[in-house]
Amino acid sequence: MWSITKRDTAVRVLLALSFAFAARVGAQTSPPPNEDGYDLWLRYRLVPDASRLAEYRAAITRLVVPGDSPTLRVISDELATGLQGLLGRTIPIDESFRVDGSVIVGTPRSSRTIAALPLVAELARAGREGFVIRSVKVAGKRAIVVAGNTDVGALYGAFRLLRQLQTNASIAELSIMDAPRIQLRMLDHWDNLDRTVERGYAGQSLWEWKRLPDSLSPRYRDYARANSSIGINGTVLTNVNANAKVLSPEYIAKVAALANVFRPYGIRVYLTARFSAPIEMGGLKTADPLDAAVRKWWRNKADEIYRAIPDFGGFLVKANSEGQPGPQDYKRTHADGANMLAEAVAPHGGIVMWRAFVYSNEVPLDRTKQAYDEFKPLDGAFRSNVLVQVKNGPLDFQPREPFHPLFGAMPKTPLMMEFQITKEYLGQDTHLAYLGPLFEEVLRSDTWAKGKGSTVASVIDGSLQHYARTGIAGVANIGTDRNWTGSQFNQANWYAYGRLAWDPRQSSADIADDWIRMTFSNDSTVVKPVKHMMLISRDAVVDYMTPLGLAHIMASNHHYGPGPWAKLPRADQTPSYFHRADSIGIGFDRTAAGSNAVEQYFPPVRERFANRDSVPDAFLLWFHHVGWNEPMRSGATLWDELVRHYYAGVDSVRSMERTWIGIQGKIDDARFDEVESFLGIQEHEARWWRDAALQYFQTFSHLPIPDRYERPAHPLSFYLELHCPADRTRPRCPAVY
Ligand code: GCW
Repeated sequence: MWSITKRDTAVRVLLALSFAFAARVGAQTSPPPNEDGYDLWLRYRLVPDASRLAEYRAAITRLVVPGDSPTLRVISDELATGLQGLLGRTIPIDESFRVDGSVIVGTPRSSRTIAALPLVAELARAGREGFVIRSVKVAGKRAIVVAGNTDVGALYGAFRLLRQLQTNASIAELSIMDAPRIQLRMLDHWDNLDRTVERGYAGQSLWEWKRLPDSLSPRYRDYARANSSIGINGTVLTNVNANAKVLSPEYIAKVAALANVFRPYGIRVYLTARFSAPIEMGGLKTADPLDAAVRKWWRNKADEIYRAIPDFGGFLVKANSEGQPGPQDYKRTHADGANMLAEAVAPHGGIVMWRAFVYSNEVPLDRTKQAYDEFKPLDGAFRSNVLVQVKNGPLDFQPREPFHPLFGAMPKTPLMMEFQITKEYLGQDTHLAYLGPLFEEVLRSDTWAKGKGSTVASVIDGSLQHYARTGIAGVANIGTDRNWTGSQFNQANWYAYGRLAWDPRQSSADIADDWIRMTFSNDSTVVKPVKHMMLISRDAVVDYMTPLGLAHIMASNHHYGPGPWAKLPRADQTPSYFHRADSIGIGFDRTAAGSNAVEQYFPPVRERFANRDSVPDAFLLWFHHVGWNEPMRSGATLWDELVRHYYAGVDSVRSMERTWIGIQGKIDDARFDEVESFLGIQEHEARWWRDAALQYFQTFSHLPIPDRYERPAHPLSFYLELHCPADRTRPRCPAVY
């Protein structure tokens, strides 16, 4: 008899062959030339749709970018390259309006034509970084104007115009006004100075510290282009588990060199500050934030940085968490620590982003309660140039978590969102998980802080509690891999993050649509299925890893495969602390009868989560310990539902594979093959997750996996013995295949 694995493989091969055959017969043209993914969503390939191409060529014949500044030069370079690629012809840079078809870009200051157009009211609404794109007549000739109040606003507009062409949209009667809803749109690198990347799955750090400042990799510019095209305006270059060395004169010069490359693209640099730097670097005996000598050391350090980088953004700090030094080492509060640094950068217009991700050295009753317990009492105690940066959920970037209860709970302190773009807990480089829906789910969650409609988005964009400063951060998934992110589809997460940072009310489905068009193809027989695949992908991961509100049952340290059985020295880092499986049931009781974490939410969210009848299935085991045989909404028992979800997760991956095979020949083979092989890995590993986790939980429930499901490939003992290769960043377990 065939084993499940062999039968699966045979089915997959047959399917692949039949789909490939269908695709070949249907398409009858050879696939487009191979690509490696380096160009991201800025591919600028010739517009394939003939009528659109004709429309674009008629509407765009000249490029007019008057004035001279580094950003204006970037605009004309990007538009010249982009239009040449998309239209398949050189668009001359000109200043006259003798013919139809000028694209006029700039600000009322850089361009007299723009100053003379009736755009004042719209531009006023666009603010410092927004833009207006309009079809207009200038001297009787048709033109497209792209105007900002600043050069950077105009640059964002230029990228927006290019997107219009890249997504095959009409440019006939253009009337677009857009402006970011959040001020600080940050990309946080967890990059170490030795070029390793914490939770980075795309090779080494981009920053070539040894070669800086004298040698500048061309990649820095492409990095800036990509970020600027999605509106990111700040980058934290270094890991929050910080190394004080980056604050040394030698490194400040290197950081300044990077800042010079990024500046024309509207991107400021920020650094992580190691709280004990005054001791480690300054030779002081203490880093006590209330000590005068310590304060002076930081002021001098800030002055020194600003001499080299006049537009330096400020500091990001992780303090008193997971062993990092901080103000509590001196019996001071987080506010004392943040305010000291804020005071040092304030004269230069800098800011401090202070993280609320605090895991102290004591084992708490419930680890998810800590941030709220420590920070809520400090509301109002921070200087005006401090933002408190809060992870999307109260635990740690799990495949699914309820929103963090701090959102809405600190009306006097600007709270920033911290998302993780790098998929530490969602299959890292290989598994396809489009995070747009995860981001959107959190942003749309209703905190009820000021009644119905108090969404997380409205907290962080400042509209709910009138924050003077607003910000959002994403932990980067970028490295030296040729495709930047370790896989083609991980690019979509960088892209979606940027787009949602610009406007957190956008739909992740629309963003996926744009990304597919710009990255792969405008052909609807590609866009539609690939979008569907992306939109089910995150739920697939939730299902085969941590369904029904389970969390943190990944193997320890690398967080890649399953490890609900793992034993660790600290209780609150042990999977069993989170899943709490026993002979009665499974799940963490966070109601009043348990840790009472529900209390941190506003009513009626609190009651909704606390009550077994109203808690969403997706968060059931996050908030409740549920008996194995208890009935669920569906009528099935908890055990049967758990089994159903684990199997559904694997099924979804298989359906993603089928969908992907269906587009063979419609995109280039190189990227097609890479994605296909990664989906193969994902299918195997989804089964590994399912079979290992369910059989482990079975040792508590003693209930069967119903006969209608395929049997696990190996017994539990096999998975318990499995040791993934030691590579901490990319562990693989070929044995499961
Ligand atoms: O998610 C956890 C990670 C750590 C990380 C920490 C944090 C930078 O496992 O690698 O450290 O969170 O966010 O500070």
